[in-house]
Amino acid sequence: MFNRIRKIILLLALCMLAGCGAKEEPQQGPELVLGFSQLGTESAWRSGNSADIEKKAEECGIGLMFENANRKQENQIAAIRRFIAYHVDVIAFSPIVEEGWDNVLSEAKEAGIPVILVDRDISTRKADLISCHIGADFYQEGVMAGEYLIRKADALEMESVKIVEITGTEDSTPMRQRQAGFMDTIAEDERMEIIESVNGDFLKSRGAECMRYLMEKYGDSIDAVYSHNDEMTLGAIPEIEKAGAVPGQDMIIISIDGGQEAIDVLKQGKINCVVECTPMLGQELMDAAKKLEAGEEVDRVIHPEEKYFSDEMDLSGLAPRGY
Ligand code: GYE
Repeated sequence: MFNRIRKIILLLALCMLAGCGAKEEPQQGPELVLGFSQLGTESAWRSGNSADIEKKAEECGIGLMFENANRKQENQIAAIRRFIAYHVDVIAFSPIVEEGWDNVLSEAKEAGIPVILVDRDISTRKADLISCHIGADFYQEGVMAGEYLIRKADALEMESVKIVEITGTEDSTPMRQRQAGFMDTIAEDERMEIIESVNGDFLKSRGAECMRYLMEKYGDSIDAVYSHNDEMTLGAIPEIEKAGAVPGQDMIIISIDGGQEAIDVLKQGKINCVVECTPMLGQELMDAAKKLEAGEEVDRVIHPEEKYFSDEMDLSGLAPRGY
């Protein structure tokens, strides 16, 4: 009886979120309802990730309560509390930053609702608050970016490489790990020097602002730009051009994500390397949610396979990226 009432409440809530007309009568509810809090809409990566999760939920017959937090942690916490109040079967969310989740996740645990992290990770001493984390190995992405830069410096026989770094959202996993992987890799090469690291918050507008500032300060003494995502790179490139330098030639440009627009700019020669970070995490999420609902074991960490694209490769046959 409780289960029936719960399903009806969930269906009504799903309808409200999906904007169903009042006259439409819910027929039969989905077996599994997943509450997902997306962190925002800041990039092509993020939009691709949201679209993939919506598509896979539909294909799998999973009821999705999707909430967008507009880049505010407090909105994500409020969304998770609503999911708990609705008694969803599984909660998933993409945490904007790593710290500050223990209280709300303890509430989910007390309610007996398993929680899946999608994309970014959290930092907590209570490992049992989370059932699994589905997302990229951001450290490895930083390593691939660093390794590319070393190969490129070798190919160009450079004696020193002055690097500027445009980082993603402060205290987020991709910002921390992409920086750490890159730094650890270039630390082995004494030609490499990061002359300044600035925060671009994963936004195109901020990427442009950061690059304008860097060009004014260092001009063409910059040898390489390491940008933590495509959006910021796409914002930075016109600023390099406006200052009279040629991106991809006068400066080595390295980006992360691998969305279509950045790949097109790579093909034009204005970006030298794009490390892939796939947003297509929907299927893994639905599979994990189903297993958790059925009381089965899931892997604690699931990393998708990722590669990189660069000016060392023939990219003419590359399939459309889908984001
Ligand atoms: O690289 C960036 C997005 O967390 C991996 O967030 C994600 C990052 C992605 O805004 O474009």
